[in-house]
Amino acid sequence: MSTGYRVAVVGATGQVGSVMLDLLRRRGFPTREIVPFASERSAGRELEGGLVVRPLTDETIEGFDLAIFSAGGSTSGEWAPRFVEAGAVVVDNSSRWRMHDDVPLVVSEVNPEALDDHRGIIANPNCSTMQMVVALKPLHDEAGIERLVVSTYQAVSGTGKAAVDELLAESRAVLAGDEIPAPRSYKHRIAFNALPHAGNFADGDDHTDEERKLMNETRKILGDSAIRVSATCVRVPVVTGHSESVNVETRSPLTPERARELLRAAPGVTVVDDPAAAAYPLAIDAAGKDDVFVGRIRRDPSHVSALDLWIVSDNLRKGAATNAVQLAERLHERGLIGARIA
Ligand code: NAP
Ligand code: 3JN
Repeated sequence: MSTGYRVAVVGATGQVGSVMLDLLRRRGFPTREIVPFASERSAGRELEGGLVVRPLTDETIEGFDLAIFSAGGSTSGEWAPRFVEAGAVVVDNSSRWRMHDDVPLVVSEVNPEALDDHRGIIANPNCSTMQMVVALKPLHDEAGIERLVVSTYQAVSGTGKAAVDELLAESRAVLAGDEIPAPRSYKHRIAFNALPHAGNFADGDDHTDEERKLMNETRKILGDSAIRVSATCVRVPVVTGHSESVNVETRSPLTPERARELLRAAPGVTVVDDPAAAAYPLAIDAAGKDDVFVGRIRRDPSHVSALDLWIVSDNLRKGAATNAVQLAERLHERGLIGARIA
């Protein structure tokens, strides 16, 4: 009999799902079968490697050890508990379960111990939060984070494939002097523009849901509800790679030199910080890589105990698929697949 887990990838035809399929194979996660799921529209479609997409039904979800979801919040809301009921452990990429008290919200390098308390569903954080906390964890452990002021510069792939196509179509039209197609993914044209509106405004809230995710998820992952967070999430005409300017106020003093040393030793972090040589993290360099890149590490001259950082990562990889697969690896190492708390 072949060994390894039977793994469902829900949302396998999407941007994140296709990276997950690739990473599961390339990272050698022990599987005996990988089954791709997507909407009814894609059922029967053959993917690379000959895998055939299945629809979600009570019958097709039987017999899995692990299910990794990236098919949006409503699909996760409906089907993640059903997979758990059918015996699988679920790693969910959507926001649907992230803030539930019973659901660990986990970043592989930051709080893997939270996996031990899982009750079937484990949540993968939002991409903007993910890359930020990987870089902040060693600084928080050393000096305690008091307050963060964050501005994001988010790639359009975070909105989905249609937004990528829209950026390219608008850019072509602008350069050719043609009529620019009406915006669909955003309220305004994204080509040659910057929109202070990443995510959506809920009724009565002057922050977007993306900004709220950054605030709430950061506190949950770092396990410190006292951390104050101010966030402005901006969409920019970049295809892949979210960039963030982060002002970090610490509870005890932390020099840029010590921060650089801590970050160089931190798992999943690459420091690129030689401004005199124009070396700092760039979205185009981070695209296709798994690490979080940190640079422009410097003292905030306006504050006695604050640093400024520039943090960049591939939003579809560490921001989504890579962390999900790393969580599967951590679950496997800890013997937590098929052994959840009743
Ligand atoms: P995408 O390219 O649009 O892919 C969506 C996937 O979900 C497709 O496989 C689609 O299947 C499937 N799907 C849609 N409706 C479904 C349904 N009713 N039942 C089953 N499958 C369904 O989107 P994406 O960019 O990969 O993002 C997918 C989700 O991942 C997002 O909605 C979000 O929740 C999450 N995400 C998280 C992060 C993060 O910050 N961690 C980043 C990006 C995305 P079809 O091809 O058949 O339509
Ligand atoms: O906008 C971005 O750059 C990241 C978007 C993430 C996203 C997009 C649609 C739905 C999410 C998420 O993971 O928070 C969701 C969601 O599941 O709510």
